[in-house]
Parts: sequence; C-alpha cells; structure tokens
Amino acid sequence: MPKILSKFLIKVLILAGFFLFAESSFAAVIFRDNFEYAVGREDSSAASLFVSQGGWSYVKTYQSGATGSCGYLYTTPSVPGYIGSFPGASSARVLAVEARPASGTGCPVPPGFPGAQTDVYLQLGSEVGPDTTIPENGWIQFWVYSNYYGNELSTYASRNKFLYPCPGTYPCTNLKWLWMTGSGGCNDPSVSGSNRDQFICIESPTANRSNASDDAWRWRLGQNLNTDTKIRANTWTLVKLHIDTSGSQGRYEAWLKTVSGSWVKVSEYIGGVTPSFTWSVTPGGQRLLRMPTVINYNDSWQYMDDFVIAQTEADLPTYGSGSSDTTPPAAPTGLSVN
Ligand SMILES: [Ca+2]
Repeated sequence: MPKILSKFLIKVLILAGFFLFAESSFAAVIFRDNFEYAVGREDSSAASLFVSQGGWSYVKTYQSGATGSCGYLYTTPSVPGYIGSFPGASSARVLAVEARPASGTGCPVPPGFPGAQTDVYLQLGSEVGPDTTIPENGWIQFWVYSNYYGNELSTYASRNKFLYPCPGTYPCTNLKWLWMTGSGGCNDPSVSGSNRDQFICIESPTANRSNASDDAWRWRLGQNLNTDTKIRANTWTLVKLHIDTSGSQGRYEAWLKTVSGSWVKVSEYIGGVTPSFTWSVTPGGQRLLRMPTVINYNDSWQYMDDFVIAQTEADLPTYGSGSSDTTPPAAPTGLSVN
C-alpha cells in the first residue's frame, strides 16, 4: 500500500474512532448544568443568563421582573457558613434557590392556603416540543444543600414541588409524576422530624398503594425503604432518581448519599411487583421540566451542584465514596504540654 494512502487511512480511522467515542460517551446525557457561570442575585438579566450560559429554555426569577415569583435563582462561589470545596466535578460555583414566600415582597396568599408560595423556576424543554426532555426511562441526579446558618435559616413545609415535569402544558392536567421534598414527605405512616430537614417523595395520580392508610395517600410514594436518611440541613446530599414510565407499569427508585457516605436506597416502587402497588402509566417521556416551582410558606436557601438528566445510570457522574478513602489523617505536629 502506498505510504500516503496508509497515512490517509489511519487519519480516517482515528476520526471514525473519535466520533464513535463521542457518540457513545455523550449521547446518553440529556442535560447537564454544573452552574460554573455567574448569575447575580440582583442582576435583571439573570433569566437570560441561565438560558444563554446554562442551556435552560426559560426562567422565572424575581430579579428578572417576575415580581410574584417570591424567589431568586442565581449562582454563587460561596455558601454562608459552609467551609470546604463544593461536591460537584471541579466546582467553583453552585446554583442558589432562595425561596422567600414568608418574607418576600409581592407574595400574595392564595385563598384557602395558610401562607404564600413561590413561583420560581428553571425550565427545560417547551410545551410544544418532543417528550424527550425527560426520557421515558430516565435518571436524574444532583447535589443539594439546605442552609441553616446566619440569615439563611431554612425551614420547610410538609411538601414542596421540586421537580415538576409535564408531558403537555402547565398547569399540568395530564401529569405523569411530580417529585417533591419537604419536612413531612409522603411517608405513610408519617414520620416526624425537624422542619430543617427534608424527606423526598413522588406523587402520581395513577399510582395506587392499595394498603395506604386512606385514599388521600394511595398516590403518594414516600421513603418506603428508609426514613432515617434524608436531606439534612447543612449537609451536601447527592440525590439519584430512576423513573421509568416506558411500559404499562411505572417504576420509581431513589437513593441519597452524603459526600463521605455510601448510597442509601430510600424508595422503591415497581408497579405490579412491589406488594400492594400498581402504577398504570401511559408510556412516554416529558416535554418540559420546571425546577423547583412551588415552595410553600417557609423561607429557604438551597444550593445545587451538577444537575444531570441521563438515559442510563452509567451516564451519571460519579464521585468519591467515603468508604474508599483509606488515607489516614496526618499526624498532628507542634503539640506541647503546658
Ligand atoms: Ca459547579
């Protein structure tokens, strides 16, 4: 083979290999935001910056003119009271979700409610787009930190909307599922605890727990495997969710992990498999996602790093586990006895 031809063939093979690698490495991550860009709390262009820098499709936040939103979204290089590096990959910045329904201005109390609510969110996808913004069998993962320090004394109502997707238009009349956080969660029987900490849960109108304590709880899916583990104040917590609505029966699994801890599976609901549980679903994904939307009554300051939606668990970023850290701490030096 002439030398020039063999060089050409090698180049072609290298290029083909690169594209194959790129396809297999990146195609299955639907969306990722590491929040490594500046969006100010007082910046009126905040909403457009999240769109241009973070890849979100629409944003509602107080400083960009959404006066009834009762909340701020911005990015920050520091969290009051927190010392140490952020848990995300090479992270120098995180998202701040500042919910001010209790003390914000322009927060009307809806009729019949005991307090005001936020209407603040980052949105992915569009109401007329394909239903692949969240795949029908998808994984969602993010770090979250709830602050309880200084002026940021976060507390939570029982349940707040945190991931509010829709296969159609809002308000979502054809809701498949809604993922929530809050001091009460969806645990049945209920579990008491500090309102500084949050349980996680999912609601779906077509989910049916036939052993629920009453009809109001049949479609609410709390932490059925573990209620000792939750999103605790001042603790970076990695949340991993698997939600599969690709078949006739739905599946929901959830795990929590602290920076130095191991994964704890807190929820598992598999329609037709989990005892006393069915979840009839219309196969398909979701056109839109809004995060967080409605945080009820109480003020809170939550921080987020590395938000990812992926098609498979293997596509999610992984972080060091405390159990694999066997390096002993350095011996103290310069000690003296007085
Ligand atoms: Ca980051």
